[in-house]
Amino acid sequence: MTKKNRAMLIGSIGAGKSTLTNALLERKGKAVKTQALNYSDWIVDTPGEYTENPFFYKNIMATALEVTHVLYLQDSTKQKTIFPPGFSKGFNKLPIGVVTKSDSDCADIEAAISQLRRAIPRGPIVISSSVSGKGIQEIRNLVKCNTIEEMEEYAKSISAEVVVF
Ligand SMILES: Nc1nc2c(ncn2[C@@H]2O[C@H](COP(=O)(O)OP(=O)(O)OP(=O)(O)O)[C@@H](O)[C@H]2O)c(=O)[nH]1
Ligand SMILES: [Mg+2]
Repeated sequence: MTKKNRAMLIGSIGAGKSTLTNALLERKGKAVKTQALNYSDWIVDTPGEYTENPFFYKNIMATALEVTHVLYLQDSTKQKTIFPPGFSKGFNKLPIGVVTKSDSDCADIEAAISQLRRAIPRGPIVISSSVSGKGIQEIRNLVKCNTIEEMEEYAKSISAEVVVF
C-alpha cells in the first residue's frame, strides 16, 4: 500500500464499516460496535452515528482532512440511504462508493448503486462483500490511485460486476 494514501470509512450504523476494515487489513475477528474514531494502519473507521446525525458532520469533515480518500458505504440489504444528494462534493477528497453485503440473500445491488450514484456524482462504486471477499482487493487498489482519472482508468479495467464508474 502506498504509504501516504489513507481512507476514511463512512456510512450508516451497521453498514459494515468495521467488518470491511478488518477485511481490508486482513484482520481476523468479529467487529464490535464502533464508539469513536478508530485509526488503524491506512484506515480511519468511524461510528455510524457520525454519518447518520448531521450534528456530527463537523467531525467527519475535520477527519477527512487527514485522508486522501473517503469511502461511502451503502448497505445493499437496506432500503434507505443516509447520504444526501451530492454529499461527496462537500469533501475535497477522492470518493469511492462501496456497496456492502453483496453476498446476502436480501441484497439489492442495483438499488444500492443508484443510491450511491446520487451521493457521488462522479467516482468508482465497488460491489463488495467482507464475507466472500468480493471487491476487497479492488478497494485496496483504488486507494492506491492518486487522481479521479487514475481511479476511472482502473475501474474500466475491472468487470462491471465488481466496479462501476
Ligand atoms: N452478510 C454480510 N454481513 C456483513 C457484511 N459486513 C458486515 N456484515 C454484518 O453487518 C453487521 C454490522 O457490521 P459492522 O461492521 O459492525 O458495521 P459498522 O458499519 O461498523 O457499524 P457501526 O460501528 O455501528 O457504525 C454485523 O453483524 C456484520 O457481521 C458482509 O459483507 N456480508
Ligand atoms: Mg463499526
